[in-house]
Amino acid sequence: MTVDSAPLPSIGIANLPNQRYRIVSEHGGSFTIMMCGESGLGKTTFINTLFQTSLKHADSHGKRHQPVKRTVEIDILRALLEEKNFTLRVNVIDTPGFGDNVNNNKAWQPIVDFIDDQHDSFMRQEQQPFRDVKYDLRVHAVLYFIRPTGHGLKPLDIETMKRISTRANLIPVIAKSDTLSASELQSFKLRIRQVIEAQEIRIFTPPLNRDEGSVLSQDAAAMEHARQLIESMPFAVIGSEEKYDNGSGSLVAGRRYPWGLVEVENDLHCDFRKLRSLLLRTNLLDLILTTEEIHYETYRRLRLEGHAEENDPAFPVRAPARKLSHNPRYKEEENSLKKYFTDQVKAEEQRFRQWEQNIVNESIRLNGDLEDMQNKVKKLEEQVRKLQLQKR
Ligand SMILES: Nc1nc2c(ncn2[C@@H]2O[C@H](COP(=O)(O)OP(=O)(O)O)[C@@H](O)[C@H]2O)c(=O)[nH]1
Ligand SMILES: [Mg+2]
Repeated sequence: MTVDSAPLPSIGIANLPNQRYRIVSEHGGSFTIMMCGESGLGKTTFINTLFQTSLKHADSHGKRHQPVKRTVEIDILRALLEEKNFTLRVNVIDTPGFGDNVNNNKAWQPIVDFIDDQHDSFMRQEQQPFRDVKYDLRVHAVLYFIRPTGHGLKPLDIETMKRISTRANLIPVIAKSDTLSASELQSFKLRIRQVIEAQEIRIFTPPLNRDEGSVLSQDAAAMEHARQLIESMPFAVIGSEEKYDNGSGSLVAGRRYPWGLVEVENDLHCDFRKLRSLLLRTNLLDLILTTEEIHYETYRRLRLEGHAEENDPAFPVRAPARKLSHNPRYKEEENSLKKYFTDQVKAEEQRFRQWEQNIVNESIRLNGDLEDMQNKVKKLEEQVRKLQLQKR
């Protein structure tokens, strides 16, 4: 993949500390992103843009990939992300988009069903005797494309985002942000953030506290980077499959207007690079782990508790407050394991003491017996001597 030219701390997958690196490889090294939002907002174009800058098609053998066709139904694309010696399988779920129908009631259903179905399929495979998971398309990140109206969010956006956010990591983005002026964009972002907060929609935010696994010297830089990502949310994106001369001799992806060129990979023009970094570099692992530990676990628990119906009021539920490194459930499990081992050791010690005591008791008893025997022998010897004396 192309490496961002800005001085980013080396926090790509290949630089993960061993322990975390292993987690990614053990998870099968597969990452799934889903595109979602009304049709015509540039979802398919965005994928093609991301592919050209970051991904190598799984079957292209270095050839430039074929642009993705306009979507008619849910479309699954596979690609390989390569960094140093590390290869990650990337799946992109492109959805046709909704909002086209006169009646948009429950337009989110196919999206939500897809996410649930992947959790369900994974759960079933895990329940097999050999727990051999062959097919894992659990969605690690959902990019929700918001129409760049400059006004606010539609009720359909709010309803859909709410439902996605209880099931997967939701990342709202402002589509076609080149159609808004810089100041329009800023106030639009602010308005969306307010609605998201007021409606209590849970969006994915990069954790600010890196856990013990990260290399200390990179902490400050990584934290600053995370802070910048959070500040820019919802990310303003621009997609383009065309390249233009940027005026200094290089061909860059962008959109040309009579008044000038808008560049996809220019931080002054949009947040494309920030989003790419979050998705494929800095927060890739956070996305994978939260999907596993929060979203999948929540799904599994609800299913096991018998919340089978989509309309069950308990389903979906809001994910518990999350801190990746201090996941309460993880902590709980760790504590109960510790307690289990302590109890085991205690019980074992107790058993040993008892055994020791038994031996002591036994030896006392044996010694007592021995004494009795010796006394008896003495008595018998006495009797023998007396009898012998009488015989004489
Ligand atoms: N202005 C602008 N147009 C875009 C952008 N991304 C895509 N488009 C155009 O929007 C139209 C719909 O794009 P498409 O990717 O098919 O949208 P989808 O239905 O969400 O997959 C196409 O004509 C694209 O060229 C963008 O960032 N800015
Ligand atoms: Mg499309």
